[in-house]
Amino acid sequence: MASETPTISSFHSPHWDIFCVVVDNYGDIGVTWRLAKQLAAEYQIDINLWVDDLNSFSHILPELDKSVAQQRFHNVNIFKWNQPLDINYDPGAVLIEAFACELPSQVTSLIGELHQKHKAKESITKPPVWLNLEYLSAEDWVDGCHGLPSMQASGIKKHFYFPGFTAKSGGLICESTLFKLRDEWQSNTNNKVALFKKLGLTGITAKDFVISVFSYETTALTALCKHWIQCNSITNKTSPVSKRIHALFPMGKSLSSILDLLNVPLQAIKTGQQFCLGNLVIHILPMTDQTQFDRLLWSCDFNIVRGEDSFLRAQWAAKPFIWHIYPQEDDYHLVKLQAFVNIYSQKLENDVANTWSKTNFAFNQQDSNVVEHWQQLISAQSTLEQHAKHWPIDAKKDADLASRLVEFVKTS
Ligand code: TRH
Repeated sequence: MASETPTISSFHSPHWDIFCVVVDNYGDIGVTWRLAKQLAAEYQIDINLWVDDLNSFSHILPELDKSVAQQRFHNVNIFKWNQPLDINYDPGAVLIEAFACELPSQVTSLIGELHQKHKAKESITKPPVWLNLEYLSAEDWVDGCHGLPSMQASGIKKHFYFPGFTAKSGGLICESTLFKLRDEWQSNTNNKVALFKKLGLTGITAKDFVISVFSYETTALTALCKHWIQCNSITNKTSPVSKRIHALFPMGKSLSSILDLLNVPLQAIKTGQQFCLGNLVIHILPMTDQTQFDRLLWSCDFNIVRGEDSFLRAQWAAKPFIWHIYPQEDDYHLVKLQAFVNIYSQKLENDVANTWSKTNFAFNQQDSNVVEHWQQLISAQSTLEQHAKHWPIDAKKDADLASRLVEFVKTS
């Protein structure tokens, strides 16, 4: 539920600033862009989103003009963040640094000065509430760390805001109308047929099995594609159903894992191409904006997703999925994967939970047993589908990230 619009009267300007450094890929900008849009749309907050890489951003916001330093979409001001900052920073009510990105020195000095003046009662203007938006994790320690303050050299406190799956965490990004829009979409198959047409996909019939593939490079994907080429049935628990498999690959990293199968160099792959390989049809998709990407996930029978934002959107899609988690040093990502597998599996029957876990670990560990686990997993597709429908309600709990964030700011 969206709560009321925040009133933060003691600040001289009610706008919020979000700073985002694109480390790699699209997740950093993907998460901050979703949040910025939601805060603007549902809380009428004037948002300035500062981004250091408009090129990456333009992949998920095709209307963006990469050569323009200031522009506005979805009621969000998008600023190109150059070093040193060449657009005036005016302190607002809230300052969010995404994923511990280093803020420009002009910004930190300015808010430090504001703090000193306010403390000395030379100014009634408070410095902004300063937050570091962290990465999403289902690990237990998140609850204890969410919201903790850390004193900065300037004397201002910075708070660590941890998204998460529990009531004590910072919550999950989820727009207030998302589930309604998804349900409406999924209740009418014409929607997916129209979307596939719009994306230039041909030859997909209602009986076919459609899988979206947005992963990193992995030999597990190669093994699965080889299996899909040869398999001529998707086995249901009760009966084998003969189905052609369509794998939808948006342009990007997953393609590197199947070049040998396609028998073409990466440079020769173009959006709109189709490769018919035995029982498998591989379709090459353009990247779209986030709304279309969500609809794509809503429209497939199974999604392979990655990183942070597509991982969450696959959950909101209420469809079975595999999560290719962003690799971290010392295999720490496997700890994060296990933490999520534990919570996602709580209400699944033991054997299905076990298979889902094994498939995810095999995919992430490039284990050729992924095919064996996949075969078992797909035989439980209807159970997984039921689970996937209930999961979003359990996961979102009573409040989404934006509403918790707005409350957090009010009490900080
Ligand atoms: O792209 P990702 O792998 O991003 C990241 C970053 O690498 C980051 O550094 C890392 O720390 C983080 O993962 C965990 O995966 P992610 O998070 O799923 O982001 C992809 C975004 O791209 C997401 O917002 C959905 C969007 N997208 C579209 O809007 N249209 C598309 O067609 C596709 C394929 C994706």
